Amino acid sequence: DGILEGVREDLEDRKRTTSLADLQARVRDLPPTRDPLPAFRSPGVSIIAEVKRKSPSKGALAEITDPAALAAQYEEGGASAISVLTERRRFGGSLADLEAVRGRVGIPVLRKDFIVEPYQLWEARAYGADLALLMVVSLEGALLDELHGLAVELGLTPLVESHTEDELARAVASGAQVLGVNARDLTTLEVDRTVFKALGPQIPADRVRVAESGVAGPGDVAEYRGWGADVVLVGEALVRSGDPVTSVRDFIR
Ligand code: IGP
Repeated sequence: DGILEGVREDLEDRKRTTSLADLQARVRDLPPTRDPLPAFRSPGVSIIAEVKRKSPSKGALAEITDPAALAAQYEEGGASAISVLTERRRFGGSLADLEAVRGRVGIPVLRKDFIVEPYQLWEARAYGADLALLMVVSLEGALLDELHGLAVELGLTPLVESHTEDELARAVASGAQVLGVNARDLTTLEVDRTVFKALGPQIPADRVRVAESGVAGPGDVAEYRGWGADVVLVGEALVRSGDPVTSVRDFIR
């Protein structure tokens, strides 16, 4: 499929410039990662605010000249973590964005990308991520467990994302503490927030339940909360709002 093909081509290009050994050397000199679980488990809804330049469904979303400054505004508004889209072709992101954001904020940072092999988790850690997205739909067989295990070894908190009941069952079985349900069907790009309403309750209560995508305003966050979300991940609505500080604040009020 289109997205993953591009992702793999870009990945091969990066591997030609930066060896796994280079990444590992970088990781050795880094401070420990930040743990998002205390904030995610605290009372009230938590927000993961996303730095998202483009999307496959809508094209350019916002002219983000300074992703770190945007992330700092999210933090000021009360976000519990920042998500940085690092996929280049469809989302306009980069590892440079991730690194810049991690240097500016004090809260945990998620690498949001199509992670399909160990090298990308080393990259995530090397460029400052505290969490890494693992999408069940693109991780067949033992790959999900393998990447989940490596992420934990690297100190990264995996956010394991599903969109269907079967995917969610695999996500739960991986042992991940943070489980996301994406309201967007990545094959059709259609958003249906009631997917979280149906699947959220199937996430064991001792795990963190994350509702992803489709939030236009505070009412949508409240609705996700009513359906049991501990955390809500918001991208487009925040990058498009002229006032990210107030927008995040309004989501958690
Ligand atoms: C944010 P939205 O509708 O608020 O912009 O969505 C986030 O959930 C979305 O970017 C996302 C995503 C993904 C992107 C969720 N899972 C996986 C790429 C890959």
